[in-house]
Amino acid sequence: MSISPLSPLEDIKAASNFLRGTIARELENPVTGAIPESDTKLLKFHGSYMQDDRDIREERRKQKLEPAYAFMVRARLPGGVVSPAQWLALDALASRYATRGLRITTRQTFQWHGIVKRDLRAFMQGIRDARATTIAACGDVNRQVVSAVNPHLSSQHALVQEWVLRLSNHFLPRTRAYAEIWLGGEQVSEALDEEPIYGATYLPRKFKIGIAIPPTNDCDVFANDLGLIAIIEGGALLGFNVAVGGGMGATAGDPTTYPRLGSLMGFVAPDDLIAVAEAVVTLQRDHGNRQARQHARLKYTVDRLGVDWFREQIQARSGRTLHAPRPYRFERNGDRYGWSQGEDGRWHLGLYIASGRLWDREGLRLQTGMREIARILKGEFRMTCNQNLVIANVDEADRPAIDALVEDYGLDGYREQSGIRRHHIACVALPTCGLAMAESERYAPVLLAKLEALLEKHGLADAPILLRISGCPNGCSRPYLGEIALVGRALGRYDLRLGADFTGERMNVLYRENIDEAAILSSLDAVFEQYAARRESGEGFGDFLVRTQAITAHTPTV
Ligand code: SRM
Ligand code: SF4
Repeated sequence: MSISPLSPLEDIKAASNFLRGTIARELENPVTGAIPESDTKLLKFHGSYMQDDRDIREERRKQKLEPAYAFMVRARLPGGVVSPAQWLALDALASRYATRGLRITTRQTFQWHGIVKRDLRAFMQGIRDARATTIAACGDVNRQVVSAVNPHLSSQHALVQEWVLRLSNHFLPRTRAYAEIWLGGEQVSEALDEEPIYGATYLPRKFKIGIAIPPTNDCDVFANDLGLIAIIEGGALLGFNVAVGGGMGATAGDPTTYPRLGSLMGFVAPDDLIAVAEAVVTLQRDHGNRQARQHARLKYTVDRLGVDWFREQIQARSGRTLHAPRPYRFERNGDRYGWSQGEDGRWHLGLYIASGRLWDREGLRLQTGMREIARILKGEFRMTCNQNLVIANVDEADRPAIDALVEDYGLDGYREQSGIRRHHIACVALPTCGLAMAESERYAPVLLAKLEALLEKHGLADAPILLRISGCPNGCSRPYLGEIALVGRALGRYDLRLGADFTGERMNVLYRENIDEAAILSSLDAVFEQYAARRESGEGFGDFLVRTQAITAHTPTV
């Protein structure tokens, strides 16, 4: 039997000397705005992607110019928590080096776009000066750990944030390459570097951890490789239900790739969490597919080896018992907007940020407005997994000044949003994403206006419907968990998927394949009409579609 060769990326990692490659040298090469392809793969582990502006790609090709290369940088900000001082520093970096403002991602951190090669090192040093990092924000490692930001429950947030930080730190790569390449660290020999958890070739693929606090599933916990559901009773954190093998990505036209929800494996006490998480990560390190990257995520490892095998192996490796999962109930997804008071009396303001983009343009000064708020805020910012923002821990006395800035800078849109606008996510897509097949972030406002008109016509303007738009099947807006989802197939064409629930526990199904806007709107017009006429009191849109068999709830293939 012939054994498939390792994926080329495995060789690149193995030969990289713990993620160094030739990045440091290539940054100095003035002849091109790019770096070699093998270095672009390693650069991801440092938190950056090489991209080019796709809006002008063709024009530059005609002019025989190299593509307009620039770099996207993603920060690692565990749990999405940012202090006002950090905000100001990270915002200043956006103004100085980036071209598209600050972008809050679906994993509650910042991305910057359009940084040119000669500025990249200074940019990374700026991130360090903001007491942040970009290491392992991307790459085949554990990335940003996400969690719930429910502003009503500040004490629960604090309990969970402690574990977010512990997990995040535990799985940080130990290589000194990052300090060396970006921060002027002294060069050390390979022999001095080691990766006790990952080993020299790291994981077969990216790995993601999320923690939800019921009854809100605002981080789509089952979309994570390792999803943790915090079980809190009487103000005490009893432990976590552990779900393994979630992931959203799929490849168009390849039915062997698919989105999957994490499988609930059991319950662990807080003291056992790190050992159990490490067992999951190292099982994936040792058993994940290193031949075919499209099958390398943990979800395929779990499906190949079986949920029961995986559960036994977690226990054997960690030396901890996975007890029966504790009861929990999710009631909602999405973010809460406006002011709410925590049990400690402090206030939290949830703001809607369209597709997470804070960028001064077209008469809106959202980036400047947030900067002004950061200048006076004594609390902290928390980014959400729905690309929104919470201004957290505000004194009663400080609310009027924040309200005034929110109003002055047009950040108060949340007050009049329709139900669907309040609950939408759109991935970045064009022009920066190299994998985009269709528009997403730039299309969202156009589509939303048309959907709102339809919903209004059927008396559904306030209906809270989860809408997810992705520019390709990779699923960065977690579209398979949208009650309505558009997944880009080509410019102006999308798969329309319907019927996820409102709590992130059931995926949608393919309803119409590769259709244009007119067909999307007419399909939705018909189902909205049915929903308006026949829904039961309090029944969510996705649940209605399943109950009335307008669609069939099953595990979809893409
Ligand atoms: Fe993603 C690749 C943007 C969350 C699944 N994602 C990309 C890249 C880096 C394109 C690339 O590889 O060249 C995109 C950069 C676009 C740009 O110009 O900025 C990109 N992903 C994003 C962000 C910024 C979307 C957003 O609009 O906010 C999110 C950044 C998260 C973060 O801060 O870490 C983002 N990506 C996600 C999520 C959602 C999540 O994790 O909750 C998913 C689905 C969950 C999952 O991982 O299964 C996701 N991104 C992917 C995939 C498919 C992975 C797979 O298993 O098949 C790719 C492509 C890949 O890895 O090969 C991808
Ligand atoms: Fe790019 Fe596709 Fe992710 Fe959208 S879903 S950001 S188009 S990779």
